[in-house]
This record gives sequence, C-alpha cells and structure tokens, in this order.
Amino acid sequence: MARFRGALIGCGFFAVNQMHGWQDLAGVEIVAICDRDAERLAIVGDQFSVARRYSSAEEMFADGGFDFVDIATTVGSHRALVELAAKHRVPAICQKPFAPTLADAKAMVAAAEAAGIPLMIHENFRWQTPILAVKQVLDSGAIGTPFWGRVSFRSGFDVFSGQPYLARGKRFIIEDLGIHSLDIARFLFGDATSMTARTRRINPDIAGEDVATMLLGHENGITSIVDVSYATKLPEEPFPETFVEIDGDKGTLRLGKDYRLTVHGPEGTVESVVAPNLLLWASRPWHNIQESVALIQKHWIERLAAGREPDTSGRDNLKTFALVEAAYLSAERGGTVALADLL
Ligand code: NAD
Ligand code: 89V
Repeated sequence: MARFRGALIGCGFFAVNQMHGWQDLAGVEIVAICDRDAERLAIVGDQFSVARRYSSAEEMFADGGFDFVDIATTVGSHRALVELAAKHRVPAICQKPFAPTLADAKAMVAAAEAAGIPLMIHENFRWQTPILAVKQVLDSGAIGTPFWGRVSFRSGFDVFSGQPYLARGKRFIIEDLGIHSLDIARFLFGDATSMTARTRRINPDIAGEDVATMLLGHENGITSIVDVSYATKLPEEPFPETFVEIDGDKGTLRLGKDYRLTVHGPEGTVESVVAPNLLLWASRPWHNIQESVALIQKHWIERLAAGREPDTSGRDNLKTFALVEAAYLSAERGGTVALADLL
C-alpha cells in the first residue's frame, strides 16, 4: 500500500498535470477523485485508473481513507473545500488563486490552524527550474547584494481556449498569472511593504484586465517591477516563460528567452541555459509549468512526512495574495497601498 494516499477534487484542465505528478511520486497514490462534472470524472478516472469516484466532496470526505486532499477546482469553491478538509482534519493543498477575497483566504488559514492541519497553496512558479537557478545565483553572492529587480511575463498566447473562465472574470491577469509573478518577486527579493499598480484591458473580448505594471517596495530596500501582459504580440511567442532582471552591488543577472541566463560579476560573465526538463508526460511549451507541478508536489510529500510547514503554506501565501489585493486597490485608487494595511 502507498505510504501516502491522496484524494483530488476538480478533474479539469489543469488537474491532469497534478495527476501525472502524483503518479510519478514513489509511495503516493491518488485513491479517490471528485468532480461535479460526470464527464471530467470519467475521463480522469479512466486515464489514471482511479476506482473511487465522487460527484460530491462531502460524500468523499465522509467515506475517508486518504491522508491528504489536492483541491484543483477554480477559485469560487476553494474556501468551502478547504473548510471541509479542516472539518475532517485532512491536510490540504489548494490551487491558486487562494480565494476570491483576502478575507476568505484569512478564514481558510484560520480554519486549517484551528484543525491543526497543514495547508499548502499550489503556487508552483517558484518551483520552475529557471527560477530555482536564479535563486541559486542570488544565494551564491555572485552579483552581491541586490538593490533592483524585474519579474516580467509578456505574451500574446491564447490562454482562453484551454481556460475559458479566464475571459469571463472581472479580474484576470493579476489574479491568474500576476499572482505567480508576485510570488516569484517575494521568493527572490523578500516580502514587500508597498505596491503601486496600473492596469489596462487591451483585448475587447474579455471582462478583466490583461496588462498590469506593478512597482513593489521590499522590506530589505529592494525595489522591483512586476509586469505582466497577455496583449503583447512578439516575433517569437515566449509563453510561459518568466524573464528576470536583477542588479546587485557587484554585478547583474538576466534570465531571458529560451531560458538563457547571463550572470555578470567581478570574475566575468557566465552564460548558461537553465531550461526545464521535458517530463515523459509533458508537452511544450507547458513543460516548464508541468515540471514545477511535479516539484511542488514532491515538496508537499517531503514536508508532510517530516511534519514541517511547506514553503508556500497558506500562512505564507497570504503575503502573496495580499499583493494581488493591493495591486487591484492601487490601480483603482491611483495611489500606493501599504501591505501592512491589508495583512
Ligand atoms: P477547470 O474549470 O478546467 O476545472 C475545474 C474542475 O473542477 C471542473 O471540472 C469542475 O467541474 C470542478 N469543480 C468545480 N467546483 C467543484 C466542486 N465544488 N466539487 C467538485 N468539482 C468541482 O479549471 P482549471 O483550468 O483546471 O483550473 C483549476 C484551478 O487551477 C484554478 O484555480 C486555476 O487558477 C488553477 N491553475 C493553476 C495553474 C498553475 O500553474 N498553478 C495552471 C492552470 C490553472
Ligand atoms: O498558471 C496559471 O495559473 C495559468 C496560466 C499559465 C495559463 O495563466 O492559468
């Protein structure tokens, strides 16, 4: 029998990656799945040979028999499902975006803490191989102490065909994609204290903003820019690559197209390619994201086994989610928002 038995709720577009990731992890088995949509339930159940299938999460929890739950539904159901996991004292992973509002996210953290269960937000972008490589360079001191940074994601990729709900939400790019970029900024530059943001909607066929430019002040004095766009038509489409620029007091780092990393320091300039691995079940251009799914799930199991809090725990991820809220507030008001006012 597997050492860790999991259950997954939400068998949609992205959950297939999560199922593959679990299948690859030794000692882990997904023993039950749940989806309100019978067709999605059948497709994922058949593909991954899962016998226990539920249309109701309540019924799945009532039957039990699993050590953790992986919530892969869209944001509207996250709070109710995390609270259900807490009620049954089942450790939970919840997909990003954390919740519809910061108040909901805080309530979810409180519910998990009251129940004594670990809660991890599936914030996987910081687990991408190129981002881990950037972090390693920073930690090595090769460019000295950073004082300025930029995390940039600019694309014209059609995300709406795979995820049609993205076109309908009042909030779009900051909540869905910028949330990853803001988390990368926290991962690389530390927690932020202030946010100034501007947003635009360029695509007339969607409801939310598809361009955002955000200026962050970090606790340690670093200033960073996080800019995201799905309205950027480039000669070569970079989706889903994140570009990073960092200036330090001893040198610079640039992560650019095709995962090319240039590190310039007192010893000279080193160029390398920090491309993600193409896992057997992965497909380009998604392989960067797909590998990060496998890596964050491995991290979850390691921390669950060790009884330690995961890096992107609910408690930690409140600080990423507060940046999302702060960006919308700042764009609406036209001023700077202090993070301390939200957390
Ligand atoms: P989707 O709409 O394709 O799938 C969601 C599934 O959940 C649907 O099949 C739906 O029927 C089911 N569902 C919803 N509420 C339910 C409930 N209460 N009980 C049972 N089933 C329920 O959505 P998706 O594109 O797979 O996205 C799911 C989540 O993953 C979103 O929060 C999205 O932001 C996130 N996502 C994350 C990444 C990443 O890299 N981390 C990438 C894409 C999507
Ligand atoms: O990562 C995500 O959350 C996805 C995508 C990369 C398409 O924006 O929704």
